[in-house]
Amino acid sequence: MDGKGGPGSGLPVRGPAVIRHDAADAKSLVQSALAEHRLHAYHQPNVVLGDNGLFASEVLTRIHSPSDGVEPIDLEKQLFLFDDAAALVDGEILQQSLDHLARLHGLGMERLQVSVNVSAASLCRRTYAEQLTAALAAKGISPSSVTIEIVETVNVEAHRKAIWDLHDIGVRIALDDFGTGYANLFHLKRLPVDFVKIDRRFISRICSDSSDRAIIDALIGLTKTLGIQSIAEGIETAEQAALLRDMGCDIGQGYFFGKAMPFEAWRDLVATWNPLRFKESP
Ligand code: G
Ligand code: MN
Repeated sequence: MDGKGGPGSGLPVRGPAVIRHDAADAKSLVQSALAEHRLHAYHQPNVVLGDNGLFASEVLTRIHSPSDGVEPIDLEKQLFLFDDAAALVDGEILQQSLDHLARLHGLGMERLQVSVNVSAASLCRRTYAEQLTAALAAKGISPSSVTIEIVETVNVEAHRKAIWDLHDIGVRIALDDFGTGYANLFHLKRLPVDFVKIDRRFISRICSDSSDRAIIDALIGLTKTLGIQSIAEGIETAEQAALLRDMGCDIGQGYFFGKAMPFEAWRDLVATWNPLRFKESP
């Protein structure tokens, strides 16, 4: 299910991947990956915790190595730190994501949604909302099928106008890695937030640490009051999924439901999704 390059695939895995020098390095890395079609939109399932139905995928960027048979690398977090590189990645991955969604809708999976990360660099450029509107129209996709995730490195206060512009074209807004970066409780009131994604660092010890559990509980309660849906990231076990469901968390994402995978594997998984697979054992 992990598709090419997933752990367990038998492909060689590199050590931790880093951009070694600076912004110029990051940009040339992205430019050569683009020119060689090595930048790929991978999909990680987002699942409704109440019934284990498939809701959406979060698109994650993976860079394939020039040599075949090497684990694709995940530099997403680092690329977002370099404006030029991040804007190039955003544009390409947005196009691929919408292309993939249009193909899945065309195969009869009309209710499936997609969630795409956006960097501060793209929000700054202001043309992102126009680019998104044009791309949605070209693919015949309703804006309400698409969520834009504001990543934790975005200073949401400085980009309030750009975030409202996205809301105005009809896409949904998610605050990513909630609780770790710039996004805080204040923004839940001041921004048009549809989803809060609870950072996986809060989820990992939820079954053993009562403080983490109390934080999650309060956050879920707050989002419910505000009419915002909660998404728990980094769910790795059935116990975590069941606990979060019982706490009222709406949607789950993490290795328990599936790792990020290439489009072909995602398409096959969507076509054969079986909610009963995740049923707890009695
Ligand atoms: O911080 P954030 O959750 O946005 O990071 C996304 C990255 O986390 C992805 O690149 C993905 O590979 C990884 N990831 C996704 N699900 C899990 C999970 O269940 N456990 C861990 N440890 N990492 C995950
Ligand atoms: Mn994200």
